[in-house]
Amino acid sequence: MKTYKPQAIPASEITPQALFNARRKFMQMAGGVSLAAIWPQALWAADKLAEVKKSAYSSAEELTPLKDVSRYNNFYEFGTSKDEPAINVGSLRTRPWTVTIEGEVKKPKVFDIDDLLKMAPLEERVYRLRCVEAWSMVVPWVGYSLAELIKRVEPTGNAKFVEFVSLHDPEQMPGQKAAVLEWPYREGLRLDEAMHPLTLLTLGLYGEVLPNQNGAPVRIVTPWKYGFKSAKSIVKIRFVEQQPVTSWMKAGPGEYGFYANVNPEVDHPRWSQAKERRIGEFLKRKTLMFNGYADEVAALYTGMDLKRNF
Ligand SMILES: Nc1nc2c(c(=O)[nH]1)N[C@H]1C(S)=C(S)[C@@H](COP(=O)(O)O)O[C@H]1N2
Ligand SMILES: [Mo]
Repeated sequence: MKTYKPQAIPASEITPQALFNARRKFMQMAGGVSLAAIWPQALWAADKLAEVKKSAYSSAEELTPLKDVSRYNNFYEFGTSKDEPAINVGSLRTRPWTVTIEGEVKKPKVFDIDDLLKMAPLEERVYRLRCVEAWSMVVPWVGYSLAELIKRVEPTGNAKFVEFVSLHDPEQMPGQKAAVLEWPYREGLRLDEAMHPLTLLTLGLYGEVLPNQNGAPVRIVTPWKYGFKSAKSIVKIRFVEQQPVTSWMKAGPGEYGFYANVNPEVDHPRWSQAKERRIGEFLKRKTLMFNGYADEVAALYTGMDLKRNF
């Protein structure tokens, strides 16, 4: 992973929210959905999500502005610098889209994305996202607990881990033409981590469907772990007996572990994890154990050596 370099957002740029509003107005004036096709994809978030209720799991911290959430991204399928995903995501087609559930489940199933949007009540969850590069954001995600999906497919007794697989299509994801990671992007969780109510099957942010650069149409968010655990644009969830080998473990086994819990006491071999820079702030803050979610998740790791299981 590239070392963190602060990158200013050029003041000349229009905020995405302004562009969304402009697009809406444009569509109202033009009076037709068909015209949406000629509006550059990267610049619009389509639908407002209806009936999103606020979740008690939300942090009360100040939100990171949408322009930062949608312009400062890690999504290597669209380039390795922070600004590239927002520029390049126009080639991602998020419809039709299915998520295949397979492996150790009694009810394997292929879910259509539009059914996933309706499967359980949508909640707004304001979570801190802490990247291993030592920056963080506060994002109002929209989705529901991944457990909602897991209970519907009924894992067998052999299911010990869950693997998430992102889309693999170099035509839509030009960054996959470079071998910066092994494609498709793969991540994983232990089954009890995946079942934890904080683990969010994420379909939107800021009240709208996910911008492509944030992992449309569906991603995972696991707020007590480093950001890279949160696989974007997922097409498959596999229930398995053995611990999956993730893309980042293959890229740097000594640097990126399977657990990847946010832990200020366990440094990355090349830099400290003790502090972080909240995007938009100048002074660094102290990183909190489990990214501040220790009360909720510490019990998952009772008796485990977190230095060894990094
Ligand atoms: N498929 C895929 N998922 C991914 C990544 C990626 O490169 N590809 N980057 C990860 C990293 S390192 C981080 S910090 C978060 C960033 O999410 P955001 O851009 O929505 O803030 O996405 C994660 N999920
Ligand atoms: Mo990250």
